[in-house]
Amino acid sequence: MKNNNQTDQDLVHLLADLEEESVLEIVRQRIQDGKDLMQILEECNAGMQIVGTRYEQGEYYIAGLIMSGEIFREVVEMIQPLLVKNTDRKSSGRILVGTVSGDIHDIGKNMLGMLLSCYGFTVIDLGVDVPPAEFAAKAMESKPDIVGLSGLITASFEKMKETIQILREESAKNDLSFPILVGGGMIDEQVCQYVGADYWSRDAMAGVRLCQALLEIPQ
Ligand code: B12
Repeated sequence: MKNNNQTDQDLVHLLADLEEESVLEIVRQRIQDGKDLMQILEECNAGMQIVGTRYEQGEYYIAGLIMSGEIFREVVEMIQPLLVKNTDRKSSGRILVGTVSGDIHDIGKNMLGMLLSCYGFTVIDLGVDVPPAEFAAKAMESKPDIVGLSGLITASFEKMKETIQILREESAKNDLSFPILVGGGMIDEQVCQYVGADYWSRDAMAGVRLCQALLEIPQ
């Protein structure tokens, strides 16, 4: 029988080792034991970071990235209904989210969307690889309170900048105003300034808290 610390370590490394069955078994067990659901997601996230490093170092190929994405998706599928049940849904606000053009990573964006929904926000998700003009057109149509852009590859920053530029031009023409958030594993203050966003975060839950603060929703 393993103690809890060992199990916590295992989850990070089993995901990094792409041990699908063992990851799902530990998650199942921890859900059954009533353990913290956000902690499970954070550990899986840490495992994904290791996958990325192994890919960078040539230890994993693209199949490894795909497999890790698949395992993470299955974990989220197990956790999502429970998170929805456990969180209060009193707050409100409309958030438009999407992954910018040229980028197909959507796990982080989906996690943000799921958590926003859990906290009562209405989420309009444009999916991945969203062209700047389409992003802006949807924003004008849906008139969101906040717009969130996700991007994980450095090559997507240029498109992020372009998208934000069009969003600002179009919202000025249409007399709309909304803060723009950017997020993703490589985003920092420097990227935020470069792309012209208002706020940035590398943490989906911090993103939810930020949306609540911006819309003055009690936390
Ligand atoms: C899984 C994965 C994939 C999967 C994605 C599956 C999917 N459905 O998303 C697949 C196989 C498709 C893939 C493809 C590629 N990938 Co990839 N991938 C990864 C990996 C291992 C994990 C990403 C992930 O899902 N992490 C878990 C989630 C939860 O984290 P996250 O997305 O960062 O989100 C968190 C926060 O950032 C935040 N967040 C995210 N978005 C937003 C938005 C807002 C508004 C807010 C507030 C918060 C927020 O919330 C989340 C939780 O807190 C990363 C490694 C890494 N370190 O990130 C590489 C990585 C991102 N990929 C990389 C690369 C190079 C590629 C490819 C170019 C490979 C190739 N040669 O084809 C392609 C790109 C294709 C494209 N055009 O987009 C590089 C990027 C390097 C760079 N500097 O650009 C990384 C960093 C790997 C590496 N170290 O080299 N990849």
